[in-house]
Amino acid sequence: MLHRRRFLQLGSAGLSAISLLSFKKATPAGRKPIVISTWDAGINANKAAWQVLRNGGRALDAVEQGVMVTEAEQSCCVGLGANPDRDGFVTLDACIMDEHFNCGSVAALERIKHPISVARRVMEKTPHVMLVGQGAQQFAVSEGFPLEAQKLSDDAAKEYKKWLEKSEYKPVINVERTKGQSAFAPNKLSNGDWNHDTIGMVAMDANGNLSGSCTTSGMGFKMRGRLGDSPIIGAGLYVDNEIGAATATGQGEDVIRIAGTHLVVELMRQGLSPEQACKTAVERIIKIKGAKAKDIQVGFIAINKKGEHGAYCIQKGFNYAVCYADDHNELIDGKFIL
Ligand code: SD4
Repeated sequence: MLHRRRFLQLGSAGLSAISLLSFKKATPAGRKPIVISTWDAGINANKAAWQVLRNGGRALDAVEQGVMVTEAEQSCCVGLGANPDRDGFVTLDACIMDEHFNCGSVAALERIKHPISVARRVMEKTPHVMLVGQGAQQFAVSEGFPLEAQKLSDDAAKEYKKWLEKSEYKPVINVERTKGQSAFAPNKLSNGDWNHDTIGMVAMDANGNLSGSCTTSGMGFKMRGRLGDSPIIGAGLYVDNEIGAATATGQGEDVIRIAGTHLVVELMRQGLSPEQACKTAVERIIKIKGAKAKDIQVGFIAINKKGEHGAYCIQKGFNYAVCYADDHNELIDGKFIL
């Protein structure tokens, strides 16, 4: 244990040298604080979350501020820049959960830039967990969130126009980052990027408390009114501060079917590592789907109370961002089964 005076004398350079040393010595089990999030957009989101965590902030603030970055990135397909539903409306879903089983969620929310923050207000200011549609929007406005213009982003407008040519409703979701495999790519953007409709983030702060967030535009060109897993506690996101936290991405219907993230956390409770727990949940989906599993993607990411992280997905192409130091924010390919 460092003497307080010596500790102060070290200044920030010395401190980061010490923390680097301890990070080097630590096994993957020793990371605290830590934040992980889905897809490559997670790198930028983690940076914002890390600013909160590195200063001793609460995991709840970290996971809100982290995914707000993605919601605001018009180039990314989370938030108001995303593809619309089949009737041309961008409808957003989000949920958040803290270390005390407090949770809040909004679904089918239109014209609000930061659904995650509205979800947090639902959690903190109402006796409810979920608000949907017009009621969610009314609540957001009453809380001072500005009502944005009802306008598609340029990318989304182009994609929608193209989609309208056939209006083919294919509830097949992103096997993202598999450029060239168009059979699996209903959401390819005209700029060549794949559509990551969702960001899920889970974090543990310096006090060892866990929180998570998940925010999405859902499936591009979905039926009006369709909800996926992302706003559903226990499906798209679950946190149990005694055990761990998990979030999901991919075909929401199949995550809901197995109460995916709740399952992952319960498997960790039984002693599985985050990676093993994610793998077992993915295997369950594959078992249920049979031959149809090859047409979908689902990925889970998780951390446990020791600060270990892990992920698994159905098929190649999923990745997640892991950050546990100023100079450690890396993209890791999720292991896959098919
Ligand atoms: C949904 N799980 O609405 C979301 C979609 C997603 O990357 O994760 N897209 O089903």
